[in-house]
Amino acid sequence: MERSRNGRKKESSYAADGAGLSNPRARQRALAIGVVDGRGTDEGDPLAELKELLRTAGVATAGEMVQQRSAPDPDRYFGRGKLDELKEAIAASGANLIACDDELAPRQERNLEAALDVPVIDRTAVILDIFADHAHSAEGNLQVELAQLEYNMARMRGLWTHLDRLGVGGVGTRGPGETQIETDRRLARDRIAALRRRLAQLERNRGMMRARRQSSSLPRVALAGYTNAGKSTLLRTLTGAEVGVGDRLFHTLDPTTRSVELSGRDYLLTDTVGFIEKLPHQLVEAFKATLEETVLADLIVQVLDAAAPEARRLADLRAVDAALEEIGAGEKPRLLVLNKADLLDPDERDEVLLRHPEAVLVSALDGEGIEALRERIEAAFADTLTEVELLIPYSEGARLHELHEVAGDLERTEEADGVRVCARVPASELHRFDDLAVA
Ligand SMILES: Nc1nc2c(ncn2[C@@H]2O[C@H](COP(=O)(O)OP(=O)(O)OP(=O)(O)O)[C@@H](O)[C@H]2O)c(=O)[nH]1
Ligand SMILES: [Mg+2]
Repeated sequence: MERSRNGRKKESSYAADGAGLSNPRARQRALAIGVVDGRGTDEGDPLAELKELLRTAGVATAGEMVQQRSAPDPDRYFGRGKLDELKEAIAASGANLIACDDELAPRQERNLEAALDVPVIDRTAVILDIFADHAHSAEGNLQVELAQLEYNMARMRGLWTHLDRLGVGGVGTRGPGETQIETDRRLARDRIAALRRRLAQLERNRGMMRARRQSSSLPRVALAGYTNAGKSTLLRTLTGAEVGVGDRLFHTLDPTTRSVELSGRDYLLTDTVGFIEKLPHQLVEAFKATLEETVLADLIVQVLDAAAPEARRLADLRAVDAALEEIGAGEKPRLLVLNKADLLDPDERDEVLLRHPEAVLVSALDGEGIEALRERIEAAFADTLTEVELLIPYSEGARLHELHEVAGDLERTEEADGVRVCARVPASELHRFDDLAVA
């Protein structure tokens, strides 16, 4: 399959540059469906995100249908009456595909396909498809393949359970279908194991690179946020790095780290994969190594698209909170950046600043607020420094040098058994000096 290499292009709209045509799902017209429980009625268009995902995957949206119910039907997702309505909507809109806003159980998917006579895909399949199309590094490709296999494995397991419950097979009487499925599962398991090994190898290499960066003791800042919020654009503006930017979801899959100088001190700034609501767990699992860059940062700069409608912004904040929590970075110090200020009128500026008084309003595109952001990053980093008092024996002069690298200027007094120093050390480096602490 030809992969789009938009990471190297300066600007590209997925639909406009023709990349959509190389996508196997191009020319498909989907009818988007979703279930909402009555509580969320003021949340704007409940299918907005799915439609944006479809657009990014090169699929046109031919129509949409939402059912209000407390939870999706376990067998068919929609209720029976609504299914008849859906059938009519498919005919009327000329849709040739159903795209569901939730991950479907294999049984729901099968029953829907049987009832509607068109292929049914779920949200996870759409996201996996986008990731497959946007991955261009060796690691990215392996991560996506792993996520896809795990998604498919879950489906095969579902089928197997289904047959099992029908009484096909059973102890000592293995039916032909089941045998095939078990063979497929074994092949899939072997491949999953091989992918995990190769990813672990790549992760070791990355770990070595990271260790080299760590030994340079530069403070690390990670950009995090909803996909398309402008993280890569901000990295570009802050560091001058040529990174890919695109008006589509999940443009960035591979982490990029660049150094940035803020009043004399160098920082490492990392841009990585964006988040989304209900991020498929297979992807979180497969992209663990990539997301690690965020987990290891001293500070997370959370980028929010301030020009998105309010409901969207709130959903984005929730999605990012949930994703950071899931990867174990929920407790990291965070600095909120409201991006795309250039798109706001004065009233809208007042409104977002009122809602997020602690945030910095910037435009990564025209540079507004970037100086203020640099200052806030410095200040936030200063907050993560911990004051320590250490006694360094004269025999360990190298440790003094090491400390000087992470802490900058030191307050020192020569004593009989060593040098007593007061230093402000980044929290992440504290453990390196535990043994020297003065009780
Ligand atoms: N008007 C305006 N557009 C912006 C700004 N920052 C980013 N954009 C646009 O928003 C789109 C997404 O920007 P990216 O920097 O690729 O966003 P991202 O957060 O890296 O997105 P993913 O990598 O897909 O997660 C692009 O079309 C950018 O040109 C801004 O400050 N103002
Ligand atoms: Mg990006």
